[in-house]
Amino acid sequence: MTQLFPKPLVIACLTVVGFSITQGCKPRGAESAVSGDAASKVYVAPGKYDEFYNFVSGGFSGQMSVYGIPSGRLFRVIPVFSVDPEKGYGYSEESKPMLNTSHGFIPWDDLHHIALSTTNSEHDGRWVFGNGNNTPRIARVDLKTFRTAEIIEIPNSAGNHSSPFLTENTEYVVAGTRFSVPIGDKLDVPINTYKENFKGTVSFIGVDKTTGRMSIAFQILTPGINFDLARAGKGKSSGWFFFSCYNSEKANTLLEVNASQKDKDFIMAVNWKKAEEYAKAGKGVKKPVRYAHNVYDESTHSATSTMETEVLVLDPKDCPDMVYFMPCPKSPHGCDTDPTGEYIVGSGKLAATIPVFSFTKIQNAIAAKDYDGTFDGIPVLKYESVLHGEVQKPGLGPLHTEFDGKGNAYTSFFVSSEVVKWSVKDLKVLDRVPTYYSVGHLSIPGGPTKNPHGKYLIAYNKITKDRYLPTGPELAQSAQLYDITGEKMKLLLDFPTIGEPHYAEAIPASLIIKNSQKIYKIEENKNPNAALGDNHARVERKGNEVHVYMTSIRSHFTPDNIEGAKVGDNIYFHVTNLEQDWDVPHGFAVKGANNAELLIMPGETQTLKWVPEKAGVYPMYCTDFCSALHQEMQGYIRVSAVGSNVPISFSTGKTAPIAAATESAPVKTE
Ligand code: K7E
Ligand code: CUA
Repeated sequence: MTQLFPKPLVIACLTVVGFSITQGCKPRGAESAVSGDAASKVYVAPGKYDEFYNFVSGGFSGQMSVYGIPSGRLFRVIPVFSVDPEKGYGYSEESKPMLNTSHGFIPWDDLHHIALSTTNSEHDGRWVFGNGNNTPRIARVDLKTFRTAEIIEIPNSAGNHSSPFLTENTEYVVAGTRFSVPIGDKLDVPINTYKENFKGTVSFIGVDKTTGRMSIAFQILTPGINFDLARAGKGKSSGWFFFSCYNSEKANTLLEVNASQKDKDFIMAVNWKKAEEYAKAGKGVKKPVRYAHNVYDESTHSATSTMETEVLVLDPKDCPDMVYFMPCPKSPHGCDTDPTGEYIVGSGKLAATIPVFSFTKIQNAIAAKDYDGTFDGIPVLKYESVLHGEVQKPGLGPLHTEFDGKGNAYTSFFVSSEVVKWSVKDLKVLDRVPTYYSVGHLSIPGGPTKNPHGKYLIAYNKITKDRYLPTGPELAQSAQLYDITGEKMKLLLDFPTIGEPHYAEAIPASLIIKNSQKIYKIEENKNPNAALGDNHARVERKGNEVHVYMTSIRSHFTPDNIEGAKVGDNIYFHVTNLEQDWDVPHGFAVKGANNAELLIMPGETQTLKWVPEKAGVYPMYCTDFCSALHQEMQGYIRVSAVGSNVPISFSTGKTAPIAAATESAPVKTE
């Protein structure tokens, strides 16, 4: 069976009993879809580097993962909105504040979208942003260290799905709320008063040019609809932002039916330059809110969490010419701007065509007040007036579109499980390939920038069924790599992914490699609990707290024999890794601690808290195989009963513990 084209495919899947349209359908002929030379195209010889980094969202795993393209090799999992015992993220005292919110410590979220920082609409390799969907947050990961550097919570939002999307120079990271919710002082209202009381917002979060630090500049209050995705304008459409919205019906129950009534929903166009002016001119109102802002400090290796209490809100009523709606068929999901910024593609999940809007026409329609009425007081532009055209019969269930920089667009189709290539100018379908199965997002290296690199397309699929060895009820999620250098797309490779992949971005490796950090310099370690040399290692009691200031270097801890701790003490192990060599972390774990390990990078200090519940002698050891004598990198801590008179003592290399350490100047470790 080699038939891969959509019509027989669709008929086939509608006739498969029990395979509903919402599950997607399975193209046939999978075995024959790979051409003979595929293996050599993805083969990266041992010791060689991949051409691209691929940053992939982890969906409900709350993480980001980093793959090489074209090999599909997994390099790193970056915990963002998740605790990660592998790295101690969310377990160490230093990292816990990263996951603080106005609802307290939240060790999980649902990360859907990746945004690599850009300068002049091109990747600059500095940061990657990700959204927390459930408890609205945006994270910034520093690409020098591949660590989460900052997380900001977003007030007046719920289901931060239309997020994070960046303006051309990363002036703003932008976030639209998926759920509309009651906003302001009337929060406890009957759900069926949705139409009166529920509102949406889109937030513009400023990003500091040098440090990357985020702060909410302003929010725009919107009608009570659901925002799904978004993209910044660029080039021609510089200064504008586009958001897809569904539920213009303003339903609050059974949205499956009730939010699919209207023939068209909207894409919301925001003139953010104008919004910025309004904000500066004092047109906004400061509203009391509570949201957490968490920042990881590179020099103290510690996060702090600050609770903010105010946000500036702009109401379109007071800010004319700032917001417009464009009708878009039907329940739009993806909203993507092409590399020139002239074309905006809306992908209606239930639509039979793909509408493509023209920025020039949008501007003309606004100038001519070519409106089709208003929606909650906001002008609705006439569909025909702003439409560049529609791609006819593209496939079923269009979701997302990426661009190759050669005038072509590639749209994913969830229901018909395929990627369709079409020409942006004349809207002709040029090619289609099956995906295995039910594709969501797509990624082309540099796809959302003004200069895509083309070459590869990666599809991120929701269902793998029979593609991999079975692993019980839950199967691997999957990415598929296609060669898009020719007229026809060619499948090269399947590779499984962590969590559920949604959006991903790929960037030339050279933009990241040059900045990659190898160690934390010991002389720049400002962690207040660091022990910057073995002679600073010590143990101190402060009331019921026992602070162990410990160092680690191949292949021992100082101190490695500790006595005088008591049951119920709060014991803090502050472990400083004195190594100054790339790729020599030490780990730290203690028996019975209801905590994770620490994994401490060279030059870094991290803290593990433990409250022992029983008297005894507890082993502790290094968890990372750091040297030939790694297995010898171990020690003991004695915990005595409450009320015992065992004094604090500590030592390394002594058969009997000594009672005190002498102060002396820090030593260089090299
Ligand atoms: Cu998965 Cu971007 Cu949440 Cu579409 S979204 S697939
Ligand atoms: Cu240090 Cu193993």
